[in-house]
Amino acid sequence: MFNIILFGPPGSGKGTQSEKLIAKYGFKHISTGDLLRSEIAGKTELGLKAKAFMDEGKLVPDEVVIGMVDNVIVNNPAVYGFLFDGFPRTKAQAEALDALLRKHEENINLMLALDVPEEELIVRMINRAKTSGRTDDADSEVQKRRIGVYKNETLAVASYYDQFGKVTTVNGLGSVDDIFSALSTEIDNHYS
Ligand code: B4P
Repeated sequence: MFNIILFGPPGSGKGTQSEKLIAKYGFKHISTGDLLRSEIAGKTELGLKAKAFMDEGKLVPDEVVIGMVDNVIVNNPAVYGFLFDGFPRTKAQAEALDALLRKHEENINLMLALDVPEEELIVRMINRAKTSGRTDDADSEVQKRRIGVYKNETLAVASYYDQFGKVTTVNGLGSVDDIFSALSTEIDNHYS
């Protein structure tokens, strides 16, 4: 398997690029944001718990998210590879993911980190709010909190994988197609 993490701040385009990478390479997509939103839509107990955190721009507790990811890995033993989108978001999640993959004699091959300036992230979230219906996009205080959470809790994930030499940074500013092309080049360089 070839397993990738698509990393970046909120609104950096992880979901947008994941869709295209999956169509091209056939990864199994694991977006914790999408999984949580589908739990919320289904009004499950997990979803109700997660909603309170997400609406405030906070991270959902690690154990909830890790359990969800474990389910998807266990139920997809024969895929080309996993594309983790928006996960891990804390160092504890990164360590848990490594342990989950080790159980299946797998590991993370590459982390692609999207680099986008903060002002652009805010513009994108404001625009997404017009169509997404996402309550966490609509409020400027929540947007700022999410960027703060990224800096305080999530950036450590990049340092964690960097110690193993697994991180490649890609410019996330520009057209969706140009960024996709840069990401594809990195995947092709690492998987040959
Ligand atoms: P996510 O669902 O992961 O979403 P995101 O980080 O906000 O956005 P993404 O980077 O995917 O951006 P997108 O492609 O949509 O997280 C939501 C919440 O879920 C978190 O705040 C947290 O509460 C919770 N959560 C999720 N995972 C968790 C975890 N592991 N642990 C704990 N909590 C977790 O792009 C944004 C916008 O930009 C779109 O409108 C898009 O059209 C536009 N765009 C994309 N590329 C562009 C480009 N090149 N130019 C201009 N616009 C572009």
